[in-house]
Amino acid sequence: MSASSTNLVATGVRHPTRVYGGIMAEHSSTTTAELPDVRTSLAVDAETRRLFEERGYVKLRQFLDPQVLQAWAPVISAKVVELNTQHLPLEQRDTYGKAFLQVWNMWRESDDVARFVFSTDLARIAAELLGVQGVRLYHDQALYKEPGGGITPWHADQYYWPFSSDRCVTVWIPLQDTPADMGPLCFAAGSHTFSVGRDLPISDDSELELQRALTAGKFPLDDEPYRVGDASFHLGWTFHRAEPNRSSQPRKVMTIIYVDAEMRLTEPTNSNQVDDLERWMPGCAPGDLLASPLNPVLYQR
Ligand SMILES: O=C(O)CCC(=O)C(=O)O
Repeated sequence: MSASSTNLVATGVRHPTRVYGGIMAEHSSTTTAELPDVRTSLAVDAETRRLFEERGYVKLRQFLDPQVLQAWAPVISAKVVELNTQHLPLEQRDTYGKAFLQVWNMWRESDDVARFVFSTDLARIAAELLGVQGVRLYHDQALYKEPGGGITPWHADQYYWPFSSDRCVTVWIPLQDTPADMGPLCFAAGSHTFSVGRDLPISDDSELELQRALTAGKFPLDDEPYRVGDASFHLGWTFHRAEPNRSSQPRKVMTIIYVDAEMRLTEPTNSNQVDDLERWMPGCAPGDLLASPLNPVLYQR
């Protein structure tokens, strides 16, 4: 399906302005001051923390206010359309390119998005799950799987990150209900302790090799759909993937990656880690605290 497809209307659209890659950006009548804070009173209990350590992820149900997320969706979508640099039609992209439109560190481009990304409650939950005193922002990332968008191949995020420990976590927040046909995030439960495939960048090869290895390892798969108001948190070494978006709606997802506030950097072990070091932690070197100006502490107990 090409970028010019016209049957693609994002939910909650009020005043469409332009269409790109299946995402319709819209003017929102919600002004900055009216945009609600992303809050939750959820506190991570011992059982949730145990499950997180056992499985390497948790899907938390209905702990965010769906109406709040629906108010944010057009604001984030408009920024994705503005900042997106993927201009090829889907059929001309490689597997990774077909997986989603990917826009990073939007907090730096929009004071509104910064309010979303700096949510103290989301950062607090990240710290509680990791069992650390505080967390810093690594970076944010919108992942919009267009209608007709392809699979997200099996991978583990920490392949890309030169970190001294596994205390890093991504919150994956769908901005609409995400049933099976939209490509909800799927986890291999317990795979954060599996060392096979940790050297694989996201690609056709990682999909094939990890599918084989994770099946042989008998890791249970969790591809349960998400309702708006649900979100998952996964560790950097947890293997995950997603099915294509077979629906006619964009799968709009916002993610925030947190690291232990005490995280130090290690010598990069691949060229992607060299790139990440320069890009997300400018001025930092192996051995340093991960504390560049781009990595503010978002929560401290
Ligand atoms: O949204 C997706 O399809 C993939 C998400 C992902 O890989 C991540 O959040 O680490």
